[in-house]
Amino acid sequence: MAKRFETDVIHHGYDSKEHFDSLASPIYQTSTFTFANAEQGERRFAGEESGYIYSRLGNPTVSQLEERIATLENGEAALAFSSGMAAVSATLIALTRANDHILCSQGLYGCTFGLLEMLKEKYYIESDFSLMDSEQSLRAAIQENTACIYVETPINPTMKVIDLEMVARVAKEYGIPVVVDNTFSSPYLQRPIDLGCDIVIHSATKYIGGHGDVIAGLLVGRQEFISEVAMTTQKDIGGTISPFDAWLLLRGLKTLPVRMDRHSFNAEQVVNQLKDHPKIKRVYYPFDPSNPDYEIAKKQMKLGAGVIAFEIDGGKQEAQAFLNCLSFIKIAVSLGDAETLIQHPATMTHAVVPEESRLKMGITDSLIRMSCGLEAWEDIWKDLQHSLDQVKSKTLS
Ligand code: LCS
Repeated sequence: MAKRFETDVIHHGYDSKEHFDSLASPIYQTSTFTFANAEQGERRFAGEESGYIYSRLGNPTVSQLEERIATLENGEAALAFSSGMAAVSATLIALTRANDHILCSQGLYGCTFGLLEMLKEKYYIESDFSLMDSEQSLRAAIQENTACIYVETPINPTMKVIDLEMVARVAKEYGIPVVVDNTFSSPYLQRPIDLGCDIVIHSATKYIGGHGDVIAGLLVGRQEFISEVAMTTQKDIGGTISPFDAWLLLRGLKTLPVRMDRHSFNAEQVVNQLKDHPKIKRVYYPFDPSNPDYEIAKKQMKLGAGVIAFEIDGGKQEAQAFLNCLSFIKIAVSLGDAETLIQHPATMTHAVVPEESRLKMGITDSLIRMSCGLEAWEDIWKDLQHSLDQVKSKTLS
């Protein structure tokens, strides 16, 4: 029986009676599985008998994670990967062939952009970008050879929001699958499959893990597609997750709703303060009522999550000086951890994106991205405020 999200995130797919009454799920830390005899091995390889073979092809701890995330995203099936990029690459390679076209949101994580460039150069898979800010702009960007639409929302790092229901509706008319990178929301705040999209990807390194101690990826979709990826781009390219990392994600998931409520609350408080600071030019946060994307964000997200982007008065020098003056807020890429993390996208997460494309995405030299952690928001704000004051005096001196 399906239960509420907050219950499924803790219990779905695990029955302690099957595991010596162990409250915590066991870790099947094994590379391979033994067969009772040669004939059983033959049957398992032929797919005539279910059962595990080798942990690159499947593992009970990993299966438990896959079953749980599939339910949380309201999808039919899921696969876990060794990184978010392993999930992104396995998906895009499975969906395309030479001379196809991938249509992307105007803004993507830097390494996803890098992957698209490689697919273009080496495998003749074209890609380009659309603002997707209206049905017309989306229709105009779809080509005859568009094999999939790939969307991040909110977009890393600009926090722009794409209307997923609109994209799914238009894509359906053309029979094009929609892939959504749901990393910045998590399934607690946004469920793209419920909005009509086909495939969901996560860098589980972020909110799903939640504690900055694991690199992992997840993919959710229809059973047929998931089985195809499992037997091709996951099995043969091999970006499989380790059982221990799958276990860390299962553990992190249990507190996802509690953490997301707190990340979102902290971010909203900090946004309200930042907006009034004279050294801050602009603040980008989906749940800020003055954000042009606010209505769409409200329609498809439960809360705004923890990431804030803002532009500091000045350029790269001021942005770096500001980061260098912070005290407990850590200068680091990644996001969704208990610790507040801050970074400079132009020289860090999106440094691989050529300047022209970067500026088109809205990533200026003065843009800073911060992942609000779970600390007291008053302390986060104090640290930011103190550092902003320092930058001012440094620039004046
Ligand atoms: N998708 C998004 C939206 C991401 O932000 C990232 C990583 C990935 C996919 C790839 O996931 P990974 O392989 O790292 O698990 N984003 C990072 C970021 O913004 N800072 O550091 C990594």
